[in-house]
Amino acid sequence: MGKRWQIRKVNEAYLQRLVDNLGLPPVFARILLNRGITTPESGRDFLSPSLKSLEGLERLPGMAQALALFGRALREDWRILVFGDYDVDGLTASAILVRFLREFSKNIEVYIPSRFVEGYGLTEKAALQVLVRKPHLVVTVDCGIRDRDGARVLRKHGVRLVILDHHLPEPSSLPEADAIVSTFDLGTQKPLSLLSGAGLALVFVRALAAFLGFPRDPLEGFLDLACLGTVADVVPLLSENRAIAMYGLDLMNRCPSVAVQALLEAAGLEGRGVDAEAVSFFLAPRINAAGRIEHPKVALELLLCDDYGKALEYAQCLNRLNTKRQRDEDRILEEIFQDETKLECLEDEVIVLSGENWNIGVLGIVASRLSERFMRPVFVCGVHGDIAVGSGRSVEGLSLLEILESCAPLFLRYGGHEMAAGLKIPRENIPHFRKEANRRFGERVRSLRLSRGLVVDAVVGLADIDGRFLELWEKLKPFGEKNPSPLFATLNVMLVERWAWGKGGNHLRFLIRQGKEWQEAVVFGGKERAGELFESSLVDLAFEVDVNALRSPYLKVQDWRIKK
Ligand SMILES: [Mn+2]
Repeated sequence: MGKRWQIRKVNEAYLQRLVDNLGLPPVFARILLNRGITTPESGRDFLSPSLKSLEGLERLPGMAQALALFGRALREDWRILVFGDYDVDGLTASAILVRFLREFSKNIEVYIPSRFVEGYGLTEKAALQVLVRKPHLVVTVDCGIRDRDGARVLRKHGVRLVILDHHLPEPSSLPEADAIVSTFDLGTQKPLSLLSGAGLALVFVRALAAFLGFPRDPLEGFLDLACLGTVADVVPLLSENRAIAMYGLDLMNRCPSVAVQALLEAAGLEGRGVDAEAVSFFLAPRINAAGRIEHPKVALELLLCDDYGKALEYAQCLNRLNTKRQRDEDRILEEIFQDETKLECLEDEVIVLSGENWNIGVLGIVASRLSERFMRPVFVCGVHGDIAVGSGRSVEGLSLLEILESCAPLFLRYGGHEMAAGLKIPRENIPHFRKEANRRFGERVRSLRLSRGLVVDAVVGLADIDGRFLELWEKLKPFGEKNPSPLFATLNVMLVERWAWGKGGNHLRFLIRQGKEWQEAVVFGGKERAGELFESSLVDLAFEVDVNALRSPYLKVQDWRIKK
């Protein structure tokens, strides 16, 4: 495929220290170093994560005030309203809080805004809807830290407000609230924890349980929900998040909640073990589908449900919505690839696309598909009347906010993170945005793209992939954000046999040999891009390791260099 391969360089002294202290083979010491783990202590924590890493988080800013207010609210039987978000993280965060609070009170309500009506967060519009329910106390989860307008509306009507949010605060303009529980230092914006919204909700209910003298630690019961939010929100799977993901997956496999079980059954995957990949590819998209297509409440109902029959109905409904979501997505992609003016946009360095009546619920997914494929920042806008709503996804090394800020006068609104952002723009400004973004950032995107090689963790021989290797490889899981499945390279491999398999012969499978070692290698989706492998006999391979149902290893090939 011709990408540059870069073997990551590591500090030899650190490498030796990990090898000596942890008794690790150098390949695995390298992998740890590549994930920022440099000391034997942090290496030990990484290889056997402990829920102890959650300790101390109950001292996050705002926690004490929030606990005191909740103590009073429960004592005096206030009506409490949990205000969440329509994505997996926001929904699981809401479910954790609602489930826990209902142990103490019948006066617990929950409100999830619709992407299509109120939009994300505690907007003014949403706050007015909330007021109709006459709560005494509102707690936002996974949103709220930038919602000054909504907060003002609530406070003006005498409603108490607690904000539990893991998004970046703007220190100069915090919303007015009784307590703001944040994963950042509110003065300096310094991150104090990597928690997702659901992770923060988990930490909060634990602290609340202790504060109220509740006899049980609620941790165990909520780890699965927290894990769903953590993995789906693509927060780094390191330190406390690694513990949540690992123990949450363990709980899902040991005694799955009715929600998880129903989702698996509805998807035809019952009996299948759940790993981080299964969460990202099967569970999360179904939970998200509700908010992308209709209203998120079905998904919330599922997460709050304890009756398997009902849960299965909700899950089947989510399945249908997910199919619809896929169709909407495919329709937009088809439109893009069949329209000449849109194809022209795909040649830009900063890709800006728009189309009539595209479902705004799926624009983000379409943008990320295209951004992965073209290795460029992508904005996809759905035009509805005179206004377009857009979603952007970036590539490593360029912040979307930087692009958006530089074109700020063209937008009605914009916001988000480095890698994912949203915008609202008058339709007639879209061509200007396309031009400006390319004029200012085109060159930078191009050089980023051309300099990007494939970063390989370590070079190994096929003979190295033995039982001990696989044991250690298992210990690196769960793989995900900032802890990817390690990428290995192996040199001079003979391709002995080859065949196509899967739907439409889309994947390629090889029997490979290196010296006396034989192994199986697979190129997923290789039909289009890997034809040249059918003609060659000697190659270098860049690959991830995986194991099949019989626990024997195979190579998931990511890239290759043809030798002969
Ligand atoms: Mn979140």
